[in-house]
Amino acid sequence: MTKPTLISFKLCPYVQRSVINLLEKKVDYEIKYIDLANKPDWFLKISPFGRVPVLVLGEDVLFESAVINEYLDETNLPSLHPNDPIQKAKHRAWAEFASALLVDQYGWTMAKEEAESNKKKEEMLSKFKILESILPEPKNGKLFFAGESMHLVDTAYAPFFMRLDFLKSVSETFDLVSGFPKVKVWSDTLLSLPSVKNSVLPEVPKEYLVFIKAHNSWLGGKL
Ligand SMILES: N[C@@H](CCC(=O)N[C@@H](CS)C(=O)NCC(=O)O)C(=O)O
Repeated sequence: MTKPTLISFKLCPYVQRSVINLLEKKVDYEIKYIDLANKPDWFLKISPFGRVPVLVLGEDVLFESAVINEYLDETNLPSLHPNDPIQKAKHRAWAEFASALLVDQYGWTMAKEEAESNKKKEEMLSKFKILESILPEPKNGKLFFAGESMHLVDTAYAPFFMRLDFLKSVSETFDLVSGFPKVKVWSDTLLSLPSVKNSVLPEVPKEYLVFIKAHNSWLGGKL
């Protein structure tokens, strides 16, 4: 059987979620990088909305990171979902919440005006407040979404926390999780995992900042 091939754009947080899952599951896969500003024809033919990630499985193509990750989870056991259907459903709902955070983060970094950027920042902070209220207590300085072990839902959040961390390397003012102790331990726990560390190319931290600056956003002007 041919290896699954993930089509990626280096800076895409949604692709990164799938890479984390592939690494966690130790799947033998290939990855092809494309430039979203100059999409190749072969890509436009297989990606229904011209978006990454897509996972090519022989003749079949899957799209939408959450769906790709569910497929990887089902076909590479043991599952990273809880067994209980109610808990599993809740994890899926909280993974959706991570996508909302990624949208806020994109708006925060790309907004042209300070007011719009700050509005997105406030939206992220109110989401952190909600997360802080539902997360369990950390144990021995570690925390995953459901406590002591990693689940699929954690992989949905890691790319968001990693981008905050890239920004934090420029200035502590971007350390938005500092006021949320449990969220902070969760973020630190996720960012210390080999599957998360190895889910982006070495140049990505720098290129992420360059990408924001190149968009002439208000926040880009602070970098
Ligand atoms: N809901 C999608 C979102 C994927 C998405 O928005 N990908 C972006 C890159 S991060 C994309 O391909 N955008 C198309 C473009 O920029 O033309 C998923 O989770 O896979």
